[in-house]
Amino acid sequence: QKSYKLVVVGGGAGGCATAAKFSSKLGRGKVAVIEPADMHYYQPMWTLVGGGMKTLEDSGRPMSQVLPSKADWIKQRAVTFDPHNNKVITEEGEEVNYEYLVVATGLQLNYHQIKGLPDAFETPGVCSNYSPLYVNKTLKSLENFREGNAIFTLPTMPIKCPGAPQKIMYIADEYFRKHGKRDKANIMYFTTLPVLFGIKKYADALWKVVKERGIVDINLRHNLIEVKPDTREAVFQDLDNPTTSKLLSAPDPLRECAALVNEGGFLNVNKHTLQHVTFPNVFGIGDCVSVPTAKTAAAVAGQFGVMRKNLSLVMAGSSPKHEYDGYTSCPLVTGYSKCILAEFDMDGQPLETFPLNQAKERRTMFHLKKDMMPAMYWMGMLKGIWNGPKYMRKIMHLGMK
Ligand code: FAD
Ligand code: UQ1
Repeated sequence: QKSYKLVVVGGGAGGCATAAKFSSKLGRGKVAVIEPADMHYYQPMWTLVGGGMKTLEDSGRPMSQVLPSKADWIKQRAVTFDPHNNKVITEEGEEVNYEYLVVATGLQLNYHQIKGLPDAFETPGVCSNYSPLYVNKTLKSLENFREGNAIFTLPTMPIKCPGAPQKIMYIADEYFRKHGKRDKANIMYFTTLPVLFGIKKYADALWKVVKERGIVDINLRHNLIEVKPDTREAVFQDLDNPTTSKLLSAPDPLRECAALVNEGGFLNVNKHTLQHVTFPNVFGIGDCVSVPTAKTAAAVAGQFGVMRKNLSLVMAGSSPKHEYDGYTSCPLVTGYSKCILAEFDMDGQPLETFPLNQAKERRTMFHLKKDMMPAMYWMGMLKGIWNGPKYMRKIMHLGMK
């Protein structure tokens, strides 16, 4: 049996930031991170990996290098959460006791929810930007494409980075143009959503983009249910007959702990304070929490600024007083040099950092996404010193409405 002041489950974006901050504050031996993976991936780069602008290697670092040295790394999967007894049990049956717990497990990919997957990933032309196992196949598929339908899909919500499925579509459009085969491609988009993007300001801008690029085959409220590699067919369901399958969900060990999750299977936290609704010594951050905002690394940064302060208050015997506004951002890459930087809050209102119209496609925003964000992630976010652009926004908007 091991005991820690703070146990963090998951060493991704949110878990790593949390462990860095609190191991530095509390000192050696006080914080443990339960995380089974050898590699830590900066997943926002996978859109660019799919388009050949970065490599998978660029997006990953060994977990041993990113987890803080002052925290103990328990390199195992957490399999049982026991919040009534303040412990987490690992796959090797180790019991890890905590005074405080931060759950940061991210999401689990349930490709098997689509008939024919994941096996069809082993066949030509089927790829996904959402997994390090398949993201390298995207560029290969673009290279090998000769003619016919190029199909892009967005599954049932929630997913992380809901803009990602169409970003790669715009990249593919430009790739096909550059390689003289755009006229051979029928680009098709199938989304389960009733809109092109959840926030009207950016959806309007994206409708212009698809029109300009000649992407006419946009199918709303359609869900991919089967891939048939033998005949190279994709089967869709019209969502007016709803389905319950979820391509992405919280990881099973968390979903199975009824005391911790809401009806959707996400860690049930107060959406403003990020404290668990029934266990005051449990907090959550990132994709696995119930907060109703788009799941992104940018949201994790905003949540981190709030969660770390509230957890410190609770550790000091006080109660949470800082509130997360739902800030999230989706850099909508629309090709090899342009990006619409969507930023919005929990109510779906734009919450933009820069004092200019961010719904416009811009080269500067593309460079922010491709060349600046990775460094900000590795050197700021994972060290626990990036709390999102809130103060930057306030300074940029000084004297403005
Ligand atoms: P993760 O970073 O996913 O980390 C979760 C960690 O928990 C993992 O290391 C995992 O191994 C571990 N874990 C899981 N289960 C267990 C268990 N049982 N026990 C112990 N550990 C466990 N965000 C943006 O802000 N901008 C973007 O442009 C953007 N683009 C994206 C494009 C793609 C293709 C993808 C896939 C994501 C994108 N995102 C983007 C989203 C962003 O990557 C995630 O929102 C972010 O990584 C979430 O952080 P997290 O800490 O919640 O989870
Ligand atoms: C951000 O904070 C963040 O998390 C580290 C991202 O993930 C990669 C982003 O894509 C964006 C856009 C932000 C927000 C940062 C600024 C400067 C607007």
